[in-house]
Amino acid sequence: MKRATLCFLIRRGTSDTVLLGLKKRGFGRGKYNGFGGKIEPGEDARQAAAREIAEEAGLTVRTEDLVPAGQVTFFFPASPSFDHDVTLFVATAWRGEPCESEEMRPAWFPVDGLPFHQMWQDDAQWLPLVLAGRSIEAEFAFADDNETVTQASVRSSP
Ligand code: 6U4
Repeated sequence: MKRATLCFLIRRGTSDTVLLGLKKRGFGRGKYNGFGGKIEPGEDARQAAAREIAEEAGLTVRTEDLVPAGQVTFFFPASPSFDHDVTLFVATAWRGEPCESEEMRPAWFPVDGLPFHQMWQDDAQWLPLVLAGRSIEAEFAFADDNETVTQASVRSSP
């Protein structure tokens, strides 16, 4: 099981917005998602998340500004090598302006106007909870197309 991170940068305002990145290559290509990736040997989840945010969006986030938002496990029975155990974070403080990388094209979205038609199918079931400040424990399994959710379990706490 791969261990990975996913982080959502939230800009508070009269209406909150969240920074997502359009994945340009690799796993999840063509989908908007938070910033993150594999936890490398010797890193903890916070360090991995801060590194991925720098690499993928060109932003500097202090590890202490990454607020834990729970854990999601994704099972792909048709391709078990895709299975991911993902540690979630949100952050409202960072330095710099988002810039496009080889991997991601960043864009801001209203938290009540997320591009679900261009995201992983599971996101609609848990991302609004995380963006509302809740912490979640969730599991999803996918059909043979590695896209369609066949089983879902989401528990959330304040
Ligand atoms: P690196 O080189 O580490 O950036 P990358 O190609 O980005 O590799 P990986 O496996 O490290 O891929 O990270 C995949 C990212 O996709 C992680 O942030 C977790 C996330 N992810 C995987 N399945 C997901 C799903 N069903 N829904 C979702 N995010 C998912 O919202």
